[in-house]
Order: sequence, then structure tokens, then C-alpha cells
Amino acid sequence: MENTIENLEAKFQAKIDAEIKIEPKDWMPEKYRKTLVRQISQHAHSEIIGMLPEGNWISRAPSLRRKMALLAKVQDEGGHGLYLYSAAETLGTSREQMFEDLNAGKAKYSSIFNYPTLTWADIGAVGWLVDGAAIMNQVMLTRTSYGPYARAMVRICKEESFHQRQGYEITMALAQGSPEQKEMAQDALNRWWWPSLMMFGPNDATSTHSAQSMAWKIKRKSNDELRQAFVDATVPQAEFLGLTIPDKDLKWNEERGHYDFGEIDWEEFWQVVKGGGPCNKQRLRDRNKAYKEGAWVREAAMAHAKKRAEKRKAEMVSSNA
Ligand code: FAQ
Repeated sequence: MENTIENLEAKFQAKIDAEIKIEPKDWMPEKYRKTLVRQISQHAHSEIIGMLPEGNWISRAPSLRRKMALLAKVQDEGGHGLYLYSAAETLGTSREQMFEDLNAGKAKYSSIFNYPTLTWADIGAVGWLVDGAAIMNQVMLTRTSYGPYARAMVRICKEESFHQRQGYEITMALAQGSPEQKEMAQDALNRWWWPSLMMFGPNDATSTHSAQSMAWKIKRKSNDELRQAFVDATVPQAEFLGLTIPDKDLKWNEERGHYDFGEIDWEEFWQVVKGGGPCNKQRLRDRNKAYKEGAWVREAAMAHAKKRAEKRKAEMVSSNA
């Protein structure tokens, strides 16, 4: 068969349909590559920007045990960013370019991280709801069609599931504590519920990328399907805690076998995505500061790697002599 674009595309789609992973050196349509770079880099940026609202509470965690768990979680998120940047690099983009786009405010990251963590209960809500929403979306990504992304997601999901439990456990301790503590947990749920539903992205009728991403099996489930699965899984968890989800339209629909829920404020969602959320400016300022202050670490690491490569080359030359 001749290697025309049409034939290459047909072979590519046949591989996807047969559940064969696409690997970095395989031929792929330019749009597939671009979609992956966009999604994986946005995902990586979300992981490292996501460290900021939680990092805010490391020095104020209420006990050593809580501090250790939170430190480990925040460190995990940094690791997730690294696996994801590495996966994106296999598609021919550079880490420096991705960082530049993020620092300049040109790249997107998840809307959720533009909300403030005002009390310790917010750390519980972030783990329970934000990591809970992240896992719901990310489990399908362990089966995404691009090999390096799928493999990175396997490890990420294992860690995220621990994060969700530590958040739920913090919320449970508060919900079963004094009336003031329970009130804190309820207040955090009230503020984080709707932004967590927004994490899944625009609804299916307005999502620009979903149809093509699903045909390429980059996404396996639509934004609305995942959002519904998250609501269905989370409502009983809130009931168990004795907390109330802030949605007067939330009710079990026997016919559908799912919870019905109220309308998301899409105006708020787009405002946050476009940079107008409560913390967008602060997040970018903190990210730029960290990047600038970490320059010497990057330089030292690169110098070390260069020296090691030179040493290895010299050893190979002398062993071949
Ligand atoms: N925020 O056509 P769609 C985490 C944009 S990781 C901002 O539906 P797509 C771990 C979208 O980019 C959380 N922008 O797009 C953690 C597109 O704009 P573009 C992140 C959003 O890609 C926990 C436009 O709207 N997870 O939480 C958002 O098919 C705790 C149209 O949307 C991932 O990134 C949003 N919420 O579906 C860390 C998972 N939603 O690019 C620390 C991987 C949509 O055309 C603490 N990503 N947009 O300019 C995905 O699964 C997908 O990219 C979606 C969006 C589902 C996010």
C-alpha cells in the first residue's frame, strides 16, 4: 500500500481501533500530536500549580502526622508533573518551552487551582473532592492511546487514590469533631463542590475537543459522563460524613439510575479559565518566583549531567582503544 497521508491515517486509526498503543517513533497525524502536547502539558501544569494551594498549609498543619502526609502528597504532585512533562517531551516539545508558556500565562492549567485554601478543612476538601475528581478522569487515561501518557498515568492514579483517602480522612475527623469543626468541613464542601464539578470541563454539547479525542481514544469517556460518575460516587460519601452538598436540585433519579444535579455556573468557569479567578494572578506570580529561584538547581543538575556524560564518553573511548 502506498504511503499517502490517507493510507497512513487509515493505518493509524486501525491501530487505535485494535487497542495497539501509539509510541513516540510511530507515525501519527500532526493534529493527534498537537492534541496530546496540549492535553499532557496542561495536565502537567495542573499538577505543579496544584502544589501551591496545598503548600500554603504545610507549615500550619495541625499535627506532625498531618504535616508529613501533606508534605508527601505535595511532593507526589511535583513527581506527577515530572512524569507528564517527560511524556510530553517524547512528542517533540521541550520542557523549557512548556515552562515558558506556563510562566507567561499562555498555557492553561486546571481551573480548580485558582481558588484559595482558606482553612485547614480546605486541605481535606481538596484531597477528597479535587483528587476524587482527578482520579475519576485519570483512571480512563491509564488506557489512553499514547503509550508514554498511559504508562505515566498508571503510577499517578495509584498515588492519587492515596491522596483522595487522606483528604477524606481529614474531612471525616472534622465532621466527627466539635460543632465548630463540622462547620469548617461543611464550609469547605460548600466552596469546593461546584469548582470540583467544573474540573471535568465544558459540557459535551460545547466541548470542542471531545469528539476527536474520543475517536483517537485519547479520552475514553466524555466530560459529562465523568462528571456524573463523580457526583454518583461522592454523594454517598458526603451522606456518610453527615455533610450536605450545596445543591438544592440534587436528587436520586430512579429512572436514570443516577443523581440529577443543578446547573453549573459556566460563566464563572470561563472567567476562571480566562484568568479572572480569585487566585490566577497569585498562582502565576508564585510559579514565576519559584522558577526564578530554582534556576541554580537546574543549572547545577545540567552541569552534573554533562560531566557524567563526558566521563562516560571518555571511558568508552579508552575501553575501545
Ligand atoms: N480548567 O474541549 P474540552 C489534578 C479547557 S490534575 C481549565 O472539553 P479537552 C491533580 C480545555 O483545555 C487536574 N481549562 O477540552 C491534583 C480547552 O481549552 P484549549 C487536571 C479547561 O482537553 C490534585 C477548552 O477548555 N487534570 O487535579 C478545563 O478535551 C490535587 C475546551 O474543553 C487533567 O488535566 C478546566 N477544568 O477536555 C494536583 C486531566 N476544562 O486547550 C494537586 C487531563 C476544559 O482548547 C492537588 N486532561 N478546559 O485552549 C483532560 O482530561 C482534558 O484535557 C479535560 C478537558 C477533561 C480537562
